[in-house]
Amino acid sequence: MNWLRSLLLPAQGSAYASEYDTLFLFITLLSAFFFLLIAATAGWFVWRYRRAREQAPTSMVTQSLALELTWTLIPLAIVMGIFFWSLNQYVGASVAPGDAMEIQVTAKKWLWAFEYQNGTRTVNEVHIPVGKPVKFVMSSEDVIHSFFVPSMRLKQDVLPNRYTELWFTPTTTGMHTLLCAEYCGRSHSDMLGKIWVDDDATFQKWLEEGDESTRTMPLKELGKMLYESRGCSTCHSIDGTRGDGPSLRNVFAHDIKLADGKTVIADANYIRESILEPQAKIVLGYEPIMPTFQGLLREREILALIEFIRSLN
Ligand code: HEC
Ligand SMILES: [Cu+2]
Repeated sequence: MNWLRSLLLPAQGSAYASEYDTLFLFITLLSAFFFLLIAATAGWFVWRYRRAREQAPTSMVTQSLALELTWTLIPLAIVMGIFFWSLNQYVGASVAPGDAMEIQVTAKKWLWAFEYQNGTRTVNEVHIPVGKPVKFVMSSEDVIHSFFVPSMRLKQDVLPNRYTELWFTPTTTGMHTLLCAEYCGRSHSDMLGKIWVDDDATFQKWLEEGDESTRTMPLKELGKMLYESRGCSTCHSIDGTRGDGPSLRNVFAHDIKLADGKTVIADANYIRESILEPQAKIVLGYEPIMPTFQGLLREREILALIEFIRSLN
């Protein structure tokens, strides 16, 4: 059965996965069994009761209580069995244990923002310790998104004006892909995130100091990495083509025409303000849709983005 599981389903990253997979495969195989049974029976009837040369009179059968009971009670028993089996899993997945580590998740077009209880914030990337229950408390700033991690067997809608929850226990270290599974606009399919499951020591170190890369990488490289991982690339190109936002090529030190008729020079302060307070100055010809990155970037990361944008001239 394991070969079939690995053929049909992604790797198992959470404690739910094996229970879930067993139920999923049971339903799939059961459906396949009944499909073949019904198709074969139908085929056999077509042949058995085909038109005869001499039309024999049909016998007067009006009903069979035994037959009707059989085809009612057996399926009833099967579906009730599946119902209680999955109810049991659903209830287990609904109520998080009290000691679960809580992380706030905010979805917005088109990124995932995370906030830890100690105030650490990240975008499109979240680190969690292996073997401990984690709870995500999620809401959306705009439309409906859906938090989907196939390898953890997790999926939960993320709604504006309401909190939804999700909890699980990761079982092995490694990286898992987070997707948005509710169409939310043009860059919906770029709304990707990474869930890193770390061993305890690595996780604690990360929580305190940030990634190795954030501390040591050269600014320009770090900026390029952030440009991709923090979702800037969903709205801003670096080759001059227009997206939902202006291309970042030839912005630094150039004159920028604003929607209110003024012109500013794009120095480091302007870039910084554009990232932290995007609504303060709106570029002419664009909608004010850029989300603020206030609190989502470390000081060195903002510097790195400025350095990266400067390098695009
Ligand atoms: C949802 C789309 C979106 C995302 C994501 C986004 N931006 Fe923007 N950005 C815009 C839009 C639209 C504008 C132009 C309107 C305005 O000034 O707010 C803009 C303006 C800017 C400007 C000013 C550009 C100019 O020509 O004057 C900079 C710099 C900038 N963004 C940097 C970033 C960086 C860095 C990131 C990632 C950390 C980012 N943006 C993420 C949409 C986005
Ligand atoms: Cu989405």
